[in-house]
Amino acid sequence: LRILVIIGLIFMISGCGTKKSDKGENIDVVTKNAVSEVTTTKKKYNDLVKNNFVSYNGNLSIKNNKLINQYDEIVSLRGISSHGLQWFPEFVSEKNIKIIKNWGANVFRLAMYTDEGGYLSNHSLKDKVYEMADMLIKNDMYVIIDWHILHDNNPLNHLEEAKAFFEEVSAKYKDTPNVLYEICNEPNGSTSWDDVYKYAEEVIAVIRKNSPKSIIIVGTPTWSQDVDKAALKPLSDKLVMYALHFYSGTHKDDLRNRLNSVVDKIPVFVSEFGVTEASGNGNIDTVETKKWIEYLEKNSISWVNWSLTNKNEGASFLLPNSSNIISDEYLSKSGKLIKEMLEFYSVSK
Ligand code: IDC
Repeated sequence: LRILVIIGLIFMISGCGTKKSDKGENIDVVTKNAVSEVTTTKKKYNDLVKNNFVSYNGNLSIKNNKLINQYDEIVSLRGISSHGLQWFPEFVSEKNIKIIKNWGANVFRLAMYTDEGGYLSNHSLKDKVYEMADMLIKNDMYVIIDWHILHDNNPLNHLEEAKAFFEEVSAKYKDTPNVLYEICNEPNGSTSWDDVYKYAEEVIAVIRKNSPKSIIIVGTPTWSQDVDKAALKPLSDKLVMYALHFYSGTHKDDLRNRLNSVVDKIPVFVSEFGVTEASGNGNIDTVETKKWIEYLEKNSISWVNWSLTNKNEGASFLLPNSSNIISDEYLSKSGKLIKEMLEFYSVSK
């Protein structure tokens, strides 16, 4: 019995001992590995993401129809647009910009509607644009100042106002690499490419007096879908990009094929797209959105999503009744999808 008890005790102690030390060791190794993996991933993430912003990329220009940075490297801008600044300015806050920046967004678009209570009837919106642009610049972001024509369908309708606006804005930001000018959001109705061309030549001349090096995005007819028309008669300015806008629930292969037919002929910038139907509401098409973004990424085309608001419509980034600060729990279906794509592409590229 004594021998049995002793054997039993030895067995128990050695068993327990082994278990303990095995377990202890394993946990240590696993923890160490996990920590170093997280640290490496985080470092990799930080390195990659650091190169995303203006302090690294600097002044943008165009080479072989692609956007390039100051080192001649191809660069993609990815980000979000405000909703109409006359309606939802409170979402364009430093807090929110820091959040989307963390996800990899490096551009923000300031949609200054001209009509519908926008700039034409309320010039003080310009001060808001300045305040927001200054905040974005301070945060190392690119910023698109968007003359958001829409219901006033032909940009020639307000040519003089546009010239005066861009003269002042381009003087203010003359040496700032952060600022891109989008001079007519979406020409539509009976507006022809010749109309847009005429308008663009005049507005570009005004901007160029102050700012010879900034990127200028020009909208195309039919709500910025007719990039093929622009490709037949491009503007002479070498730092112009042409806008293509799509809404995944409405615009699919047809429009993508059209884009594909010009992608080696002119520089294209997707300065607005939505994951819904063209109304900004209705069906959210996740599959089609992913197809679009994959295509854009493959061709190094920059993209900006519509829009940062909590308005009760599908394209809104946040759910209705959320506060104006972005939080994960209040991301809409669209917001979640965009966050996912920002994180994925800003790191994987
Ligand atoms: C829509 C907004 C909607 C607002 C309307 C005003 O989502 O809340 O009432 O403008 O006219 C665009 C335009 C963009 C539209 C958006 C959705 O650039 O201003 O925003 N859209 O309709 N082009 C295609 C779709």
